[in-house]
Amino acid sequence: DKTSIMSRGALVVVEGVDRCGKTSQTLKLVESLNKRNIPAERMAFPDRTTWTGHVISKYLSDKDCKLSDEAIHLLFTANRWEKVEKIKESLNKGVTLVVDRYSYSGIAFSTAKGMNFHWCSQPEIGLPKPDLVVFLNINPENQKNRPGFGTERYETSTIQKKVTEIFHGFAKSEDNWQVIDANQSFDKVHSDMLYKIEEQIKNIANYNTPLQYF
Ligand code: Z5A
Repeated sequence: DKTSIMSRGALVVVEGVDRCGKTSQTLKLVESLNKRNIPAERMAFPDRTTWTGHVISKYLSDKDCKLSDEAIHLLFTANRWEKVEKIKESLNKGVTLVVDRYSYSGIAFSTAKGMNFHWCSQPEIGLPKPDLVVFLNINPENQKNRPGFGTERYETSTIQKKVTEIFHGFAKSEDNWQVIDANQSFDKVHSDMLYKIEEQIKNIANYNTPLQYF
């Protein structure tokens, strides 16, 4: 009986700097997983459609939107807390979530501005912890040549460079992080990511791994 052996979905997060391929890859991953009869959905942070998301979107796109660093940091976190029930519900139904950015972006972008790492990490405590974080590692030359360099607040090379360093720190210290070379072709990056995700889904099923929390 399939339902009695159905395991929970995996919580997979994709992290990386601007234009490393997060949006395009997360869309394609959900499509490929569904084609393999693995139920999967995409989620993205910030979710600009919610009430906190409206303020975040305004802050990112309008330099005149004055919010203290602490206030905007907590709004980004609140934007994730708004989704906790939906995350748990989907995973319990056996749906794998492929999430474009999560807590690590929240901590990395704020500490890149000079905020305290420990302070920035505290409001994430209690959120579901990803089973797997795929870090799309792109070199600065390739990043510059990709289309879509925007004018939003954090789209400056100084911030992007600091964020990259902080992501490398996570990749070294966190056991759920896997680094993928994002300089490769779109299809090669896709198949590398898919391999890691399928491996993770199998592990959860084989060992009945419970969801963890920060
Ligand atoms: N932020 C924060 O401060 N705190 C938080 O808690 C969170 C976020 C969650 C908005 O994020 C800002 O919010 C962000 C961090 C901050 N600031 N910055 N930077 P966002 O996720 O909404 O926006 P974004 O990071 O700027 O995403 P993006 O520009 O959409 O980039 P992407 O999703 O990584 O890239 P893409 O759109 O998939 O790909 C870019 C282009 O490259 C596109 O034309 C692709 O077709 C092409 N591409 C993709 N892969 C390849 C390969 N392999 N080869 C060649 N070309 C490729």
